[in-house]
Amino acid sequence: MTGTPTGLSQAATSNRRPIETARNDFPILDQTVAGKPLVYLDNAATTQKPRRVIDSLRHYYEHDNANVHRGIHELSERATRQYESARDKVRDFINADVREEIIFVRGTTEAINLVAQSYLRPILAAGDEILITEMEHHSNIVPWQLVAEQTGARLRVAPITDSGELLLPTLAEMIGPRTRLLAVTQVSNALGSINPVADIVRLAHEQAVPVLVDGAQAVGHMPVDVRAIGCDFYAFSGHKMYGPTGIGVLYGRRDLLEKMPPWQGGGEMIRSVSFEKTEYNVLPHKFEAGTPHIAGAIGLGVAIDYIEDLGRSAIECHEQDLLAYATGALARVPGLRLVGTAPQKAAILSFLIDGLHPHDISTVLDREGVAVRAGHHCAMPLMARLGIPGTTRASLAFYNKPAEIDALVRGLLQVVAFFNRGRAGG
Ligand code: C6P
Repeated sequence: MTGTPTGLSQAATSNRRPIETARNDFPILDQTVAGKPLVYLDNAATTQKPRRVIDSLRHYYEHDNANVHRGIHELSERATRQYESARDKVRDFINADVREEIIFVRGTTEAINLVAQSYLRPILAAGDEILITEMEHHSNIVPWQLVAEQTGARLRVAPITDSGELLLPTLAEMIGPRTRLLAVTQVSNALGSINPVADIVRLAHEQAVPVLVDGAQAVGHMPVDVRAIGCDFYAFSGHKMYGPTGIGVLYGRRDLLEKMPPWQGGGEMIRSVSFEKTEYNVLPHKFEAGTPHIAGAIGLGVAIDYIEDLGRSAIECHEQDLLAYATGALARVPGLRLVGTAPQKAAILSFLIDGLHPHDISTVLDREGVAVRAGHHCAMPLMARLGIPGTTRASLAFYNKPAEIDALVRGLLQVVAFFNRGRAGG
Protein backbone atom coordinates (compact mmCIF):
# COMPACT_ATOMS: atom_id res chain seq x y z
CA MET A 1 0.00 0.00 0.00
CA THR A 2 2.92 2.31 0.50
CA GLY A 3 4.46 4.61 -2.06
CA THR A 4 5.43 8.22 -2.28
CA PRO A 5 3.92 10.93 -4.41
CA THR A 6 6.03 11.41 -7.46
CA GLY A 7 6.86 14.69 -9.15
CA LEU A 8 6.58 17.04 -6.17
CA SER A 9 5.91 20.43 -7.67
CA GLN A 10 8.78 22.72 -8.53
CA ALA A 11 7.78 25.35 -6.00
CA ALA A 12 7.79 22.73 -3.28
CA THR A 13 11.32 21.64 -4.01
CA SER A 14 13.15 24.76 -5.19
CA ASN A 15 12.66 26.76 -2.01
CA ARG A 16 15.55 28.01 0.15
CA ARG A 17 14.60 25.68 2.99
CA PRO A 18 13.39 22.28 1.82
CA ILE A 19 9.99 21.60 3.30
CA GLU A 20 10.76 17.91 3.75
CA THR A 21 13.36 18.66 6.44
CA ALA A 22 11.19 21.24 8.22
CA ARG A 23 9.39 18.44 10.04
CA ASN A 24 12.44 18.18 12.30
CA ASP A 25 11.63 21.68 13.57
CA PHE A 26 8.59 20.31 15.44
CA PRO A 27 9.75 18.49 18.59
CA ILE A 28 6.26 17.26 19.52
CA LEU A 29 6.04 15.12 16.39
CA ASP A 30 8.90 12.95 17.56
CA GLN A 31 7.03 10.75 20.05
CA THR A 32 5.07 7.55 20.27
CA VAL A 33 1.40 7.21 21.19
CA ALA A 34 0.10 3.80 22.21
CA GLY A 35 3.54 2.47 21.33
CA LYS A 36 3.30 3.68 17.72
CA PRO A 37 4.91 6.74 16.12
CA LEU A 38 2.56 9.69 16.49
CA VAL A 39 0.75 10.54 13.24
CA TYR A 40 -0.74 13.98 13.80
CA LEU A 41 -3.54 14.64 11.30
CA ASP A 42 -5.62 17.13 13.30
CA ASN A 43 -4.03 20.30 12.00
CA ALA A 44 -7.31 22.08 11.30
CA ALA A 45 -8.02 21.95 15.05
CA THR A 46 -4.58 23.33 15.85
CA THR A 47 -1.18 23.07 14.22
CA GLN A 48 1.97 22.09 16.07
CA LYS A 49 4.63 24.68 16.93
CA PRO A 50 8.16 24.85 15.58
CA ARG A 51 11.04 25.06 18.05
CA ARG A 52 11.63 28.69 17.08
CA VAL A 53 8.17 29.70 18.29
CA ILE A 54 8.50 27.69 21.51
CA ASP A 55 11.95 29.20 22.16
CA SER A 56 10.64 32.72 21.54
CA LEU A 57 8.02 32.31 24.29
CA ARG A 58 10.60 30.98 26.70
CA HIS A 59 13.06 33.75 25.81
CA TYR A 60 10.43 36.43 26.29
CA TYR A 61 9.48 35.21 29.77
CA GLU A 62 13.08 34.60 30.80
CA HIS A 63 14.48 37.94 29.61
CA ASP A 64 11.95 40.57 28.54
CA ASN A 65 8.67 40.05 30.39
CA ALA A 66 6.98 43.37 31.28
CA ASN A 67 3.75 45.14 30.48
CA VAL A 68 3.55 47.05 27.20
CA HIS A 69 2.98 50.76 26.48
CA ARG A 70 3.17 51.57 30.21
CA GLY A 71 6.52 51.42 31.94
CA ILE A 72 9.39 53.74 31.18
CA HIS A 73 11.94 51.08 31.92
CA GLU A 74 14.13 48.86 29.82
CA LEU A 75 12.05 45.67 30.05
CA SER A 76 8.80 47.44 29.22
CA GLU A 77 10.43 49.10 26.26
CA ARG A 78 11.75 45.76 25.03
CA ALA A 79 8.37 44.08 25.44
CA THR A 80 6.62 46.96 23.67
CA ARG A 81 9.13 46.94 20.82
CA GLN A 82 8.67 43.22 20.23
CA TYR A 83 4.88 43.37 20.57
CA GLU A 84 4.58 46.23 18.09
CA SER A 85 7.11 44.65 15.75
CA ALA A 86 4.85 41.56 15.65
CA ARG A 87 2.06 43.86 14.46
CA ASP A 88 4.29 45.05 11.61
CA LYS A 89 5.02 41.45 10.68
CA VAL A 90 1.29 40.68 10.54
CA ARG A 91 0.71 43.77 8.41
CA ASP A 92 3.34 42.63 5.90
CA PHE A 93 2.15 39.02 6.04
CA ILE A 94 -1.40 39.79 4.92
CA ASN A 95 -0.45 42.95 3.01
CA ALA A 96 -2.65 45.33 4.97
CA ASP A 97 -2.26 48.99 4.11
CA VAL A 98 -1.24 50.28 7.54
CA ARG A 99 -0.34 48.78 10.93
CA GLU A 100 -3.34 50.50 12.55
CA GLU A 101 -5.52 47.97 10.71
CA ILE A 102 -4.07 45.06 12.70
CA ILE A 103 -5.93 44.40 15.95
CA PHE A 104 -4.61 41.68 18.26
CA VAL A 105 -7.42 39.54 19.67
CA ARG A 106 -7.68 36.06 21.19
CA GLY A 107 -8.47 34.37 17.91
CA THR A 108 -10.89 34.13 15.00
CA THR A 109 -13.87 33.76 17.32
CA GLU A 110 -13.13 36.97 19.21
CA ALA A 111 -12.38 38.85 15.97
CA ILE A 112 -15.80 37.96 14.53
CA ASN A 113 -17.60 38.83 17.76
CA LEU A 114 -15.83 42.19 17.77
CA VAL A 115 -17.10 42.98 14.27
CA ALA A 116 -20.60 41.77 15.13
CA GLN A 117 -20.87 43.97 18.22
CA SER A 118 -18.81 47.00 17.30
CA TYR A 119 -19.31 47.35 13.53
CA LEU A 120 -22.65 45.73 12.88
CA ARG A 121 -24.80 46.21 15.98
CA PRO A 122 -24.87 50.01 15.86
CA ILE A 123 -25.99 50.06 12.21
CA LEU A 124 -28.49 47.17 12.25
CA ALA A 125 -32.24 47.76 12.27
CA ALA A 126 -35.11 45.31 12.41
CA GLY A 127 -35.51 43.62 9.03
CA ASP A 128 -31.88 44.13 7.98
CA GLU A 129 -30.04 41.06 6.77
CA ILE A 130 -26.72 39.38 7.50
CA LEU A 131 -25.66 36.94 4.81
CA ILE A 132 -23.54 33.85 5.56
CA THR A 133 -23.16 30.44 3.89
CA GLU A 134 -24.11 26.87 4.71
CA MET A 135 -20.49 25.87 5.26
CA GLU A 136 -19.65 28.28 8.11
CA HIS A 137 -18.05 27.30 11.42
CA HIS A 138 -20.15 28.10 14.50
CA SER A 139 -17.81 31.07 15.12
CA ASN A 140 -19.08 32.60 11.89
CA ILE A 141 -22.74 31.86 12.67
CA VAL A 142 -23.47 32.42 16.35
CA PRO A 143 -22.03 35.97 16.70
CA TRP A 144 -24.36 37.03 13.86
CA GLN A 145 -27.31 35.24 15.46
CA LEU A 146 -26.61 37.10 18.71
CA VAL A 147 -26.55 40.48 17.01
CA ALA A 148 -29.63 39.56 14.97
CA GLU A 149 -31.50 38.73 18.19
CA GLN A 150 -30.36 42.01 19.73
CA THR A 151 -31.59 44.11 16.81
CA GLY A 152 -34.38 42.23 15.04
CA ALA A 153 -32.19 41.63 12.00
CA ARG A 154 -32.35 38.39 10.00
CA LEU A 155 -29.70 35.81 9.20
CA ARG A 156 -29.77 34.57 5.61
CA VAL A 157 -27.81 31.54 4.45
CA ALA A 158 -26.42 31.01 0.96
CA PRO A 159 -26.56 27.39 -0.22
CA ILE A 160 -23.81 24.99 -1.28
CA THR A 161 -23.82 21.99 -3.61
CA ASP A 162 -23.67 18.41 -2.35
CA SER A 163 -19.95 18.36 -3.17
CA GLY A 164 -19.38 21.42 -0.96
CA GLU A 165 -19.12 24.28 -3.45
CA LEU A 166 -20.77 27.63 -2.89
CA LEU A 167 -23.52 28.40 -5.41
CA LEU A 168 -22.20 31.80 -6.46
CA PRO A 169 -25.13 32.89 -8.67
CA THR A 170 -27.54 32.20 -5.79
CA LEU A 171 -25.28 33.99 -3.35
CA ALA A 172 -25.19 36.98 -5.70
CA GLU A 173 -29.01 37.00 -5.89
CA MET A 174 -29.27 36.93 -2.10
CA ILE A 175 -27.27 40.15 -1.72
CA GLY A 176 -29.99 42.76 -1.55
CA PRO A 177 -30.84 46.26 -0.34
CA ARG A 178 -31.26 45.03 3.27
CA THR A 179 -27.93 43.15 3.38
CA ARG A 180 -25.65 44.89 5.88
CA LEU A 181 -22.76 42.39 5.88
CA LEU A 182 -21.64 39.23 4.13
CA ALA A 183 -19.51 36.83 6.21
CA VAL A 184 -17.85 33.90 4.50
CA THR A 185 -15.07 31.46 5.20
CA GLN A 186 -12.10 31.31 2.86
CA VAL A 187 -11.58 27.59 3.54
CA SER A 188 -14.18 25.27 5.08
CA ASN A 189 -12.80 23.52 8.16
CA ALA A 190 -15.14 20.56 7.66
CA LEU A 191 -14.98 20.10 3.86
CA GLY A 192 -11.75 21.78 2.78
CA SER A 193 -13.56 23.75 0.06
CA ILE A 194 -11.71 26.93 -0.94
CA ASN A 195 -14.08 29.78 -1.69
CA PRO A 196 -13.28 32.40 -4.35
CA VAL A 197 -13.30 35.18 -1.79
CA ALA A 198 -12.03 37.93 -4.12
CA ASP A 199 -14.94 37.22 -6.51
CA ILE A 200 -17.39 37.13 -3.62
CA VAL A 201 -16.11 40.49 -2.34
CA ARG A 202 -16.51 41.98 -5.82
CA LEU A 203 -20.13 40.78 -5.99
CA ALA A 204 -20.89 42.22 -2.55
CA HIS A 205 -19.13 45.52 -3.17
CA GLU A 206 -21.12 46.03 -6.37
CA GLN A 207 -24.05 46.44 -3.97
CA ALA A 208 -22.02 48.33 -1.35
CA VAL A 209 -22.14 45.41 1.08
CA PRO A 210 -19.01 44.96 3.26
CA VAL A 211 -17.46 41.51 3.62
CA LEU A 212 -15.83 39.69 6.53
CA VAL A 213 -13.63 36.75 5.56
CA ASP A 214 -12.97 34.00 8.11
CA GLY A 215 -9.37 33.11 7.31
CA ALA A 216 -8.84 30.60 10.15
CA GLN A 217 -8.12 27.65 7.84
CA ALA A 218 -6.46 29.64 5.08
CA VAL A 219 -3.82 31.93 6.44
CA GLY A 220 -1.26 29.26 7.45
CA HIS A 221 -1.65 27.26 4.27
CA MET A 222 -1.67 29.64 1.31
CA PRO A 223 -0.65 33.19 0.44
CA VAL A 224 -3.20 35.70 1.72
CA ASP A 225 -3.35 39.32 0.56
CA VAL A 226 -6.25 41.24 2.11
CA ARG A 227 -5.94 44.07 -0.39
CA ALA A 228 -6.04 41.69 -3.36
CA ILE A 229 -9.07 39.98 -1.80
CA GLY A 230 -10.54 43.42 -1.19
CA CYS A 231 -12.33 42.37 2.00
CA ASP A 232 -13.33 44.81 4.71
CA PHE A 233 -12.51 42.48 7.61
CA TYR A 234 -10.31 39.38 7.83
CA ALA A 235 -10.12 37.18 10.94
CA PHE A 236 -7.61 34.50 11.89
CA SER A 237 -6.04 32.57 14.80
CA GLY A 238 -2.35 32.22 15.59
CA HIS A 239 -2.63 28.64 16.76
CA LYS A 240 -3.74 27.37 13.36
CA MET A 241 -0.64 28.83 11.70
CA TYR A 242 2.12 27.35 13.88
CA GLY A 243 1.84 30.12 16.48
CA PRO A 244 0.65 30.13 20.11
CA THR A 245 -2.93 29.69 21.29
CA GLY A 246 -4.82 32.67 22.69
CA ILE A 247 -3.64 35.13 20.05
CA GLY A 248 -5.26 36.06 16.77
CA VAL A 249 -5.86 38.97 14.47
CA LEU A 250 -8.69 41.09 13.24
CA TYR A 251 -7.77 43.01 10.12
CA GLY A 252 -10.19 45.81 9.38
CA ARG A 253 -10.17 48.59 6.83
CA ARG A 254 -8.96 51.70 8.61
CA ASP A 255 -11.90 53.91 7.63
CA LEU A 256 -14.32 51.36 9.10
CA LEU A 257 -12.30 50.79 12.28
CA GLU A 258 -12.04 54.55 12.83
CA LYS A 259 -15.83 54.85 12.89
CA MET A 260 -16.45 51.83 15.12
CA PRO A 261 -16.92 52.31 18.88
CA PRO A 262 -14.65 50.36 21.25
CA TRP A 263 -15.86 46.87 21.98
CA GLN A 264 -14.46 46.47 25.48
CA GLY A 265 -13.54 49.19 27.98
CA GLY A 266 -10.51 49.21 30.26
CA GLY A 267 -6.87 50.17 30.35
CA GLU A 268 -4.89 50.64 27.15
CA MET A 269 -7.90 51.62 25.01
CA ILE A 270 -8.23 55.10 26.53
CA ARG A 271 -6.47 58.42 26.04
CA SER A 272 -7.97 60.06 29.12
CA VAL A 273 -10.59 59.11 31.68
CA SER A 274 -12.64 61.18 34.06
CA PHE A 275 -15.90 60.24 35.77
CA GLU A 276 -17.67 62.55 33.35
CA LYS A 277 -16.09 61.49 30.08
CA THR A 278 -13.58 59.10 28.55
CA GLU A 279 -11.59 59.79 25.42
CA TYR A 280 -10.63 56.70 23.48
CA ASN A 281 -7.19 55.81 22.28
CA VAL A 282 -6.20 55.80 18.62
CA LEU A 283 -6.12 52.69 16.44
CA PRO A 284 -5.22 49.92 16.97
CA HIS A 285 -5.18 50.41 20.78
CA LYS A 286 -8.84 51.46 20.84
CA PHE A 287 -9.70 47.78 20.36
CA GLU A 288 -7.08 46.27 22.68
CA ALA A 289 -8.45 46.86 26.18
CA GLY A 290 -6.42 45.46 29.07
CA THR A 291 -3.04 43.76 29.11
CA PRO A 292 -2.75 41.87 25.82
CA HIS A 293 -1.26 38.43 25.19
CA ILE A 294 2.21 39.93 24.71
CA ALA A 295 4.12 36.65 24.49
CA GLY A 296 1.47 35.29 22.14
CA ALA A 297 1.82 38.20 19.74
CA ILE A 298 5.61 37.87 19.78
CA GLY A 299 5.30 34.12 19.16
CA LEU A 300 2.89 34.81 16.30
CA GLY A 301 5.47 37.13 14.76
CA VAL A 302 8.05 34.35 14.97
CA ALA A 303 5.58 31.90 13.39
CA ILE A 304 5.22 34.37 10.52
CA ASP A 305 9.02 34.53 10.11
CA TYR A 306 9.07 30.74 10.10
CA ILE A 307 6.34 30.45 7.45
CA GLU A 308 8.00 33.11 5.30
CA ASP A 309 11.32 31.24 5.45
CA LEU A 310 9.62 28.18 4.00
CA GLY A 311 7.53 30.21 1.57
CA ARG A 312 3.75 30.18 1.52
CA SER A 313 3.51 29.09 -2.12
CA ALA A 314 5.85 26.22 -1.35
CA ILE A 315 3.71 25.22 1.64
CA GLU A 316 0.59 25.38 -0.49
CA CYS A 317 2.11 23.28 -3.29
CA HIS A 318 3.41 20.70 -0.88
CA GLU A 319 0.07 20.38 0.89
CA GLN A 320 -1.70 20.06 -2.47
CA ASP A 321 0.62 17.16 -3.33
CA LEU A 322 -0.18 15.54 0.02
CA LEU A 323 -3.90 16.08 -0.59
CA ALA A 324 -3.70 14.37 -3.99
CA TYR A 325 -1.79 11.49 -2.49
CA ALA A 326 -4.21 11.12 0.43
CA THR A 327 -7.28 11.32 -1.84
CA GLY A 328 -5.91 8.44 -3.92
CA ALA A 329 -4.86 6.43 -0.86
CA LEU A 330 -8.22 6.74 0.91
CA ALA A 331 -9.98 5.39 -2.20
CA ARG A 332 -8.49 2.00 -1.29
CA VAL A 333 -10.57 1.76 1.90
CA PRO A 334 -13.75 -0.26 1.23
CA GLY A 335 -16.96 1.68 1.88
CA LEU A 336 -15.17 5.04 2.37
CA ARG A 337 -16.84 8.14 0.96
CA LEU A 338 -15.23 11.58 0.97
CA VAL A 339 -17.46 14.40 2.19
CA GLY A 340 -16.37 17.58 0.41
CA THR A 341 -15.06 17.11 -3.09
CA ALA A 342 -15.00 20.68 -4.40
CA PRO A 343 -12.46 21.14 -7.20
CA GLN A 344 -10.66 23.84 -5.20
CA LYS A 345 -9.76 22.18 -1.93
CA ALA A 346 -7.30 22.60 0.91
CA ALA A 347 -5.67 19.55 2.51
CA ILE A 348 -8.65 18.57 4.65
CA LEU A 349 -10.21 15.14 4.12
CA SER A 350 -13.57 14.48 5.76
CA PHE A 351 -15.03 11.03 5.21
CA LEU A 352 -17.64 8.45 6.15
CA ILE A 353 -17.25 4.68 6.13
CA ASP A 354 -20.34 2.53 5.54
CA GLY A 355 -21.87 1.34 8.77
CA LEU A 356 -19.19 2.85 11.05
CA HIS A 357 -19.54 5.74 13.45
CA PRO A 358 -16.89 8.50 13.15
CA HIS A 359 -16.16 8.31 16.88
CA ASP A 360 -15.49 4.56 16.69
CA ILE A 361 -13.17 5.15 13.74
CA SER A 362 -11.17 7.82 15.52
CA THR A 363 -10.98 5.79 18.74
CA VAL A 364 -9.46 2.83 16.91
CA LEU A 365 -7.12 5.15 14.98
CA ASP A 366 -5.97 6.69 18.26
CA ARG A 367 -4.86 3.23 19.40
CA GLU A 368 -2.69 3.17 16.27
CA GLY A 369 -1.15 6.53 17.18
CA VAL A 370 -3.15 8.36 14.48
CA ALA A 371 -4.78 11.62 15.66
CA VAL A 372 -7.84 12.73 13.67
CA ARG A 373 -11.01 14.57 14.62
CA ALA A 374 -14.50 13.07 14.60
CA GLY A 375 -17.89 14.73 14.89
CA HIS A 376 -19.57 17.83 13.53
CA HIS A 377 -16.39 19.97 13.54
CA CYS A 378 -18.30 22.95 14.99
CA ALA A 379 -20.37 23.05 11.81
CA MET A 380 -23.65 21.47 12.91
CA PRO A 381 -25.80 23.32 10.35
CA LEU A 382 -23.48 22.08 7.58
CA MET A 383 -23.85 18.50 8.79
CA ALA A 384 -27.64 18.95 8.87
CA ARG A 385 -27.53 20.31 5.31
CA LEU A 386 -25.57 17.22 4.20
CA GLY A 387 -27.89 14.91 6.15
CA ILE A 388 -25.11 13.38 8.26
CA PRO A 389 -24.35 13.53 12.00
CA GLY A 390 -20.64 14.08 11.47
CA THR A 391 -17.51 12.82 9.76
CA THR A 392 -14.02 11.64 10.52
CA ARG A 393 -11.56 14.35 9.46
CA ALA A 394 -7.89 14.12 8.61
CA SER A 395 -6.40 17.58 8.19
CA LEU A 396 -2.86 17.92 6.91
CA ALA A 397 0.02 20.31 7.37
CA PHE A 398 3.23 20.66 5.37
CA TYR A 399 5.13 18.55 7.91
CA ASN A 400 3.02 15.47 7.26
CA LYS A 401 4.57 12.70 5.21
CA PRO A 402 3.11 10.27 2.66
CA ALA A 403 4.11 7.48 5.07
CA GLU A 404 1.71 9.00 7.61
CA ILE A 405 -1.12 8.88 5.08
CA ASP A 406 -0.21 5.23 4.60
CA ALA A 407 -0.46 4.74 8.38
CA LEU A 408 -3.92 6.34 8.33
CA VAL A 409 -5.05 4.03 5.54
CA ARG A 410 -3.57 0.99 7.32
CA GLY A 411 -5.46 2.02 10.46
CA LEU A 412 -8.70 2.45 8.53
CA LEU A 413 -8.35 -0.98 6.91
CA GLN A 414 -7.93 -2.40 10.41
CA VAL A 415 -11.03 -0.54 11.61
CA VAL A 416 -13.07 -1.95 8.73
CA ALA A 417 -11.73 -5.48 9.32
CA PHE A 418 -12.32 -5.21 13.09
CA PHE A 419 -15.95 -4.17 12.77
CA ASN A 420 -16.61 -6.67 9.97
CA ARG A 421 -15.27 -9.45 12.21
CA GLY A 422 -17.52 -8.20 15.01
CA ARG A 423 -20.53 -8.30 12.71
CA ALA A 424 -19.67 -11.75 11.34
CA GLY A 425 -19.32 -13.02 14.92
CA GLY A 426 -22.86 -11.75 15.63
N1 C6P B 1 -11.87 25.27 13.93
C1 C6P B 1 -11.52 22.86 13.92
O1 C6P B 1 -11.19 21.79 14.45
P1 C6P B 1 -10.73 29.77 17.16
O2 C6P B 1 -11.28 28.68 18.01
O3 C6P B 1 -11.30 31.11 17.49
O4 C6P B 1 -9.24 29.76 17.07
O5 C6P B 1 -11.21 29.42 15.65
C2 C6P B 1 -12.55 29.25 15.36
C3 C6P B 1 -12.73 28.86 13.93
C4 C6P B 1 -13.32 29.77 13.06
N2 C6P B 1 -13.46 29.50 11.75
C5 C6P B 1 -13.03 28.35 11.23
C6 C6P B 1 -13.17 28.11 9.75
C7 C6P B 1 -12.44 27.38 12.04
O6 C6P B 1 -12.01 26.24 11.51
C8 C6P B 1 -12.30 27.64 13.43
C9 C6P B 1 -11.74 26.60 14.36
C10 C6P B 1 -11.28 24.15 14.66
O7 C6P B 1 -12.03 22.89 12.82
C11 C6P B 1 -11.73 24.05 16.08
S1 C6P B 1 -13.47 23.91 16.23
